[in-house]
Amino acid sequence: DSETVISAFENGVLTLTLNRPDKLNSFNEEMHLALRSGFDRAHSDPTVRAVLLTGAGRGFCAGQDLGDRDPRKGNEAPDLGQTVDRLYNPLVRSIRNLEKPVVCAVNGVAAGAGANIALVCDIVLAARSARFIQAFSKIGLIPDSGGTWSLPRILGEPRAKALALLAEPLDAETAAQWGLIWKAVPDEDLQRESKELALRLAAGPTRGFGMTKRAIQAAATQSLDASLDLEKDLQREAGRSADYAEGVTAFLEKRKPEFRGQ
Ligand code: T3D
Repeated sequence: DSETVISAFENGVLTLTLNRPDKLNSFNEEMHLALRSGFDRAHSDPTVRAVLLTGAGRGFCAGQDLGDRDPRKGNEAPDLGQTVDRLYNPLVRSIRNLEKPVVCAVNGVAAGAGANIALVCDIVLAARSARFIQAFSKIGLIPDSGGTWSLPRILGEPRAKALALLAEPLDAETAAQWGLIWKAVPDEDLQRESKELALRLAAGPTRGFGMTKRAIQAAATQSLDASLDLEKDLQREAGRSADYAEGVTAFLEKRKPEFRGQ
């Protein structure tokens, strides 16, 4: 059996490639656990300074593997609350809580949980031919993996509801125009551009990036006063980092900084 997630490490970038191309990289249990263990490594290994998530073949990820949910094969309805709780939610939390940048290169269709997992990453690039589909309503489900939280926040309720209820594909350029992703790039440029971006981030001030991510995410659920307080605390910590000292020194010496992620 081939690996369901291909993991590669180079110059601080951990690349995780979803690898069930015959099923458009839809999630089975094995792929869930492999992806989770990739992100676990990103959390615990200090040499990992950025993650690049992408898919093998013509799709990014088609969400849950519906072959594993065939109602004709069992008498009882599956407890989807349990699988969401045990598999999808920990993955979303792991990506959000990772204090390192996560770049997502959406190489093709991103449907269901596949779309919302892409959207929870920090910087999302998509091939122009890629499409985002809130496919859930087509099978009677609701958007999960944070979709009901992120879509209205980013797009407002009217667009969030239309995408969720109609399950129509949203093309990559419109997704970029709507602010749902960072940018759409020509198909042939996607892997190179996303790799360059991940390498650039991996050579950056990792601790500062992590705290930036934390502060921006915290803002979604707190007041301006709380954000100002958090900025004060995190800036204090950033100001004590070796990368800050290096950044200022490099500026004064008119050279490029050499950040070590410390
Ligand atoms: O269950 C729980 O634990 C709860 C959590 C749920 C999270 C979810 O993600 S629910 C939503 C599940 N996903 C979907 O409903 C999407 C289903 N797929 C599609 O609608 C379409 O495949 C796409 C729009 C994504 C792409 O369409 P297209 O025409 O480009 O490709 P295709 O021909 O439909 O698919 C290609 C192959 O991949 C095909 O296999 P075949 O016929 O060549 O052997 C197709 O069956 C397979 N495939 C695509 N998506 C899935 C899948 N197989 C299993 N599960 C899939 N989700």
